[in-house]
Amino acid sequence: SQPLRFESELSLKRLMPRLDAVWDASGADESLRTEFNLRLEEYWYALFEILHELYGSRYDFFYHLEQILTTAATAWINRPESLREVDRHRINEPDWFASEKVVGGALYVDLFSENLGRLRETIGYFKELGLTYLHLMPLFAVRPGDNDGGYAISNYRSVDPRLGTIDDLKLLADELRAAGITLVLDFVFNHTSDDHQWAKLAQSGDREFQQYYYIFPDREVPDQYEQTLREIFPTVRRGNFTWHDGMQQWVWTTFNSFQWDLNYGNPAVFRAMLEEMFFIADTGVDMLRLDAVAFIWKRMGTSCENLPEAHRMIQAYNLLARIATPGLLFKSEAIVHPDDVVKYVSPEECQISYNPTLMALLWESLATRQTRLLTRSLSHRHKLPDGTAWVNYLRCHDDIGWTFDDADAAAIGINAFDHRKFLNDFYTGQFEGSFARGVPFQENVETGDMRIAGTLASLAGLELGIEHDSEEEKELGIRRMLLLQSITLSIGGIPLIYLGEEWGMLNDYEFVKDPAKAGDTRWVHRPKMQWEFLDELDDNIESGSGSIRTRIYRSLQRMIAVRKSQPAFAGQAMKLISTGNPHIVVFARMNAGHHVIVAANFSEEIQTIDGNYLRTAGLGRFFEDVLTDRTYGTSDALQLDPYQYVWLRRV
Ligand code: OTU
Repeated sequence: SQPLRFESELSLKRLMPRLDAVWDASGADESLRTEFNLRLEEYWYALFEILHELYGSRYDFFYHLEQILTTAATAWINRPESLREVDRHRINEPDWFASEKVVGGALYVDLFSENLGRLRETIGYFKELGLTYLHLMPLFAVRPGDNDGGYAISNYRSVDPRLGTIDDLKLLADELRAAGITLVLDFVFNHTSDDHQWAKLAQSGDREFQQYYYIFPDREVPDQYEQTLREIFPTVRRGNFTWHDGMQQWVWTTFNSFQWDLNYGNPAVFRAMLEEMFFIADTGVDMLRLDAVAFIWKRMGTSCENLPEAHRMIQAYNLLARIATPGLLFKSEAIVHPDDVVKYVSPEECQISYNPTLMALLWESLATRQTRLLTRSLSHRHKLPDGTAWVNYLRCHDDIGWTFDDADAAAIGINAFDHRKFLNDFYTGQFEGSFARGVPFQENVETGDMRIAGTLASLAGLELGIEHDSEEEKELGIRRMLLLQSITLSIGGIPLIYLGEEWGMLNDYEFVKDPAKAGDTRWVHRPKMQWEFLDELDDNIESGSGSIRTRIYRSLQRMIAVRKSQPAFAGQAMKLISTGNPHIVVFARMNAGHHVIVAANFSEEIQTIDGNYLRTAGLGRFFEDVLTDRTYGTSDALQLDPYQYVWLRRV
């Protein structure tokens, strides 16, 4: 609006002398100031509009505005020149991550390689596998005892001493960059640990820091909020608030009781976390995974999830990144209803996002041997705005929740409530004939809700096959794993491998022996890397002497290499091809004149596709499977073996 534009210009005019003072005191190069000011001018109005909307009614708004701007200028001044170079490059190539060459992996530093120093020595391993993007699970200082796998951070500016130091992290980031691998770290900004400095000050009675969190003297307000809140970790504690004995007050804790939700209604929190964000970015991070984005804003009478203000806040952080750390990207971690997931995805908010619906529906298709719900959902949910990408994954460090849309299910005659119950039964192995060995996570006896923990291999049937010592079941398990990988590697977006998958690692039930882990079944799918697996790699697969693990590793490695050789796999464009067969999924990928058709059989029966479908889909008379180099003709029906997948290209 016109008046707001005037206010914004006037505010900037008033703020400029203060910013200039920051520049003058820094002794930084004039050219840096020019670059910064150009970006500031470009994004200032959009930023002002949001901050005004969120915090404009505060008596001290202008003070916070000034703090936020000087924080941004200081970040650019202190940014290492090597990262500024990356920034300049990415300003000119903002959608670099859409390339078919981008393939991600995620790991826990301690479980994969003990510490950051040792991790540096495994860069060669990532390159061998074909990874170009590495997400390290949270590695900052944490509270003693249970720390939710690093998600209870007590200091964003120091690394957990068991893993190394900030300098180790910077060194790793440099070497990864030199190896062509981008670094992804979490920005855990919904909550801090209960022993973070701010929380400790709050506990000591400091009013300023009590306002960093949601703290209440009695149940009155918490009870009002509770009426419309979900419970995310119901087996940890009922409700969303935790009584703090020392303070004699209630604290908002959406997740574990030791994770205190930050109060972003307070602009001091917005600014303080901005500083932490820039600090993390400057260690050499390319993308920040925004943890638990759905929960960052609360309003009485709502679910306090996915509120418009949560989006506005992320947009403000995005604008500040454009101004001060322009190479930095955001990845959304919103594991919520599919309609809500996409709302976080745009160049102005999060450029990339986990694709939890695809993840859940791939598992759904595997259980039902039917691709109807998957294709129904893909038909209207795969498309994203230009300049953004899905992150397609099968497993991560978290549980699987059945986040599909009830209406999508109803449209094909599926009752969503019953279906989720079936899927939970199936993946916990309760359902007769199930091949899965999953473990319940956060079962809520009141609502019947449950999520599933388990590794890719254990959920896909390999564990059961090994237990039964059945070659046939093992074979099917391996095929199921590779089938799922063939989709995430080809459907459009960044494939993300949760390391361990490449070896078909099984559930690790030992976690119950560690009191800090025993209460959280997600540890079942967080096994320790076993480097001795690599010794088997020289075994010959063809001769039959290769181990199961070698076969899984080599197959995935090859699939990654082939993906990276196919320009058709860049970008998001994907067209479903309907064949009338409910057990298979077929889709075309196209980009810049390149064309690949993917077909996958989700059943253990042979399925056929009439050649006409493939011919009219653009394969012409003869085509090849780029994975096996086998050639076919469209005059015949294409036969797909149990769980077979093909990536077809015209010859
Ligand atoms: C995230 O997940 C992390 O991925 C988890 O590992 C953490 O425990 C949690 O936040 C707290 O930091 O509830 O079961 O999107 O599904 O944000 C996983 C909603 C979680 C949640 C998600 C959260």
